[in-house]
Amino acid sequence: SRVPSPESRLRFTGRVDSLGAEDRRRLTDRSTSSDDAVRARTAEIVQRVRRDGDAALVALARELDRATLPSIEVPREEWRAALEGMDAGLRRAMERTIRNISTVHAAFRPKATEVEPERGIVVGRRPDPLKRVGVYAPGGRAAYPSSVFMGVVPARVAGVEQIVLCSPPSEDGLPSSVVLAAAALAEVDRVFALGGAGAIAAMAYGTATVPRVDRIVGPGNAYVAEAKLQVAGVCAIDSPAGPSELLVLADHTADPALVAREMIAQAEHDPMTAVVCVAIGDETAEQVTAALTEQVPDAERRAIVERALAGQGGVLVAQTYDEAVAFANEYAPEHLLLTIGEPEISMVLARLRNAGTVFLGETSSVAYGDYMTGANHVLPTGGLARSYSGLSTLDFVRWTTYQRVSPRAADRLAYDVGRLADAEGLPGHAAAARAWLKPKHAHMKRH
Ligand code: HSO
Ligand code: ZN
Repeated sequence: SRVPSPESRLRFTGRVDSLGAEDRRRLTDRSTSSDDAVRARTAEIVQRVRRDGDAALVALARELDRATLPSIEVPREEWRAALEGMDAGLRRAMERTIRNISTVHAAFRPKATEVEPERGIVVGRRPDPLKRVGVYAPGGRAAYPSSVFMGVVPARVAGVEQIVLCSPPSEDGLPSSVVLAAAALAEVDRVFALGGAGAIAAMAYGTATVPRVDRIVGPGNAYVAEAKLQVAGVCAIDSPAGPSELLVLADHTADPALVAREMIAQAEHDPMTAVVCVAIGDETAEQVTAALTEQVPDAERRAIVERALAGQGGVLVAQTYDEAVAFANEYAPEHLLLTIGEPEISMVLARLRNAGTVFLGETSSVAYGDYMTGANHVLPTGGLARSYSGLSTLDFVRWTTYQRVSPRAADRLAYDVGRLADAEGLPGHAAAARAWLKPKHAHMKRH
């Protein structure tokens, strides 16, 4: 029916400046932390994999995925078959995505730098690719090949030697065929039919079959997210990612139907998705709300969209661009869409500090960024856009710094370094430093 059900009501409405304390907290404090049950269950699984290795993985697949694994590793022929079975048009679209992600991430590759803080002292920093990286790809309804590309391609571009992929098996013991096809297209090195916390533990600690990796990236359910936090002491992880988020800033130039369409698009991900529009002016807010009321009943994933809107959805009113920008920085969304006039776009972009990625103008649909522009769609959520950045080649390198001090510079450093070492009560350091002090004639000035 076209009548919105009671659940489709927006959770947040009204003016930004008159939000109650509780609403403001619910809006901006979206961080998700695991409950005790998830934490304990995850710890158990991680321990089991650490202790029993492959045997634990096979048992977990049976218990949690109801899958009998023919083998933990998925042979290459299986991924090839999945790729060959894929529609040619879809394959071309995937190849185009891979190309664009490669181009964008290659351009953003970290660069080596050398600097000379004083004459004769050279300090350099060089990005070194991680040797082995693990990418997790969820199964079931969230088996997104696009997310496989977002993890694998930047790792490849950064120069990672070996990229392994874990994705949960269905009952036949194989991960979803789109994920396998994506793995083949993106030129992953090895694929394992492993899901959940067990997959994360296997990649972090290594088993007889699964190699231990240097960093684990990729989205997953609550157990995957919790497992990554639990193994963070032995292997690097990406920033924790929760449900998708979209904040739209819309002014009188915005097409309300477009704003509603963009909000519904992200809301269809998950009932926990947060989609909010901050309209500049009451009239725009009314129009966007009306467009949502009109479009939501026709949404194919209506039930999910309605729950998202009722949970973390809103249309709010700001009186000025300043107020809207301040709210965006406080909200710290994963995606920010600017459907505002041209001069304001540049002004707002310059003043934004806390957004995962920003879409500039109404033709820049968030869906384009999700799939094709080449920007990464693995982005901080839950307000973590205040502290983290989206996935990039930076996540797949570590820096080595090096320093060289010339003999003349050593002579010039010796005195002051000796003083600092003395002050710290470290005579060995002082002696090492002063060893390069050239004996000077009393009449010679130190230089
Ligand atoms: N918007 C999601 C990414 C995605 N969308 C995958 C479609 N497929 C989170 O950034
Ligand atoms: Zn999306």
